[in-house]
Amino acid sequence: MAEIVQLNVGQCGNAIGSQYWSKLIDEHSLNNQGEYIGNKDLCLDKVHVSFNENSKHVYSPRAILVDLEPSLIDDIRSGTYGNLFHCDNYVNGYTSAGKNWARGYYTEGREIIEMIRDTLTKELEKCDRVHCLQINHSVAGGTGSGLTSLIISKIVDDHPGLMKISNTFYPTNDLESCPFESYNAVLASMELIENVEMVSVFDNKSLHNACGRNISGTKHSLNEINDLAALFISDTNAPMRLSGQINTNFLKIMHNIIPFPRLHYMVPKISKINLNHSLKESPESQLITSIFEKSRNLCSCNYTFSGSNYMTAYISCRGNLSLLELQKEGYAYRKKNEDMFAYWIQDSLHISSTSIPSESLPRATCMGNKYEVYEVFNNIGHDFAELHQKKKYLHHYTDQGMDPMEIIESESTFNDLISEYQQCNGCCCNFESEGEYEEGEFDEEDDQ
Ligand SMILES: Nc1nc2c(ncn2[C@@H]2O[C@H](COP(=O)(O)OP(=O)(O)O)[C@@H](O)[C@H]2O)c(=O)[nH]1
Ligand SMILES: [Mg+2]
Repeated sequence: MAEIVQLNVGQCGNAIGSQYWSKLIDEHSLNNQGEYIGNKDLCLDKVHVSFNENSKHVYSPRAILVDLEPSLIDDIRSGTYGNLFHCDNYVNGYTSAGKNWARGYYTEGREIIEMIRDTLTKELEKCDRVHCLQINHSVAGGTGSGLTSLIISKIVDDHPGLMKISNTFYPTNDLESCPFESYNAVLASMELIENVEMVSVFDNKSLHNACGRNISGTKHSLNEINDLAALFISDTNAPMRLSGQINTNFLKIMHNIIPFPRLHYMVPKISKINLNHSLKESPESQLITSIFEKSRNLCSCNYTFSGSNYMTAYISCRGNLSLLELQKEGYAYRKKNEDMFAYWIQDSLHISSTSIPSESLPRATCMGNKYEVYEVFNNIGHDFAELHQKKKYLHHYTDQGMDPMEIIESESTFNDLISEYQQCNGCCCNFESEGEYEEGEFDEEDDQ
């Protein structure tokens, strides 16, 4: 069994992670003691992808919950599903990262990093054939950014072959609760660029929009957007943990949708349409059309490129749907909207479908490998440069023992990523003919 281990870091990461697990517990027909209470054994077929099972057939999430402060971890521990997580998999400190990457990476994070390494190693050792580590975190604060960077840097040494994918929440500057979030985001992006294989880029502004709400910051609206993000995460990995018409995994998906290794940032999209039965179009057609609508984006980018926007996309559908029909509709959509897609990848859409539980509404999630994701980074890079030029708030970082050169290097690596996206758009032929990106050349083989 190819297991997925999940790591939630910081307030945002754990809030999203706990909603994700409540969905999985439900989908796999488990009760809040971890016992199977369903009658369709199909729900158990691949349950070990996400859950450990003990000798009494009690299932426990394959997840590690990490925070520098205890409050949310304590809430989860005493909440409905608190008993399900292995008690050793709650790892917290008793301080705060103060919205500062350097506290998460250099000072406070170092206090608990050995505990995290041990816990992760033990969890990985329980796996038969680990598939990947899935990380949920925000890079706007201090823990999800700095401590995650520290954890990734240790994983690279401790578990060199481990594939890492992340669901990463980036700041948007009209939401800010902290004026130096762009520092945290840029610093945290170093490990994400170099050592994480695939990143889904979220932001709260788009999640609120997708829920049809203004950003109000109320608890209610946070629950709603967390629920949407959790739905995205669970739907994208549904084909791996539930029996279905297709046998896929993140490695196959990445082979197909990441043509250049550094351009591994996905625009998440979700479509939960209420099917319009009066339309002639089939549910499959309605889903495929709607998932490409701009309003489905879960991160803020407005297409301003002159060329095509999508390099590739992976679409995971749920409900009673025909995979063949979905693939046909995908092909037809691409043909009809050729301008939206990079001409140099013919087979750019990869579609899967999962019908369990069968009563679930038809819906689609998409990881779009789109040039426009560069706009998220461009906005952050701009905010960063404004602060950095005036050396504003820099002392918060240097006070934690950080060398100012590190900040300069991070800015440069971040700007390189932005340039790579800009250059790649519309001029890929030039890149290929100049021999760049040789290592990441697109693998034509369709693994599905
Ligand atoms: N979507 C979502 N965002 C959150 C949540 N909690 C905090 N955030 C956002 O995440 C960013 C970082 O905050 P936080 O996660 O508290 O920082 P950390 O604990 O130091 O990693 C801020 O911009 C918050 O607005 C949450 O439950 N859901
Ligand atoms: Mg925190």
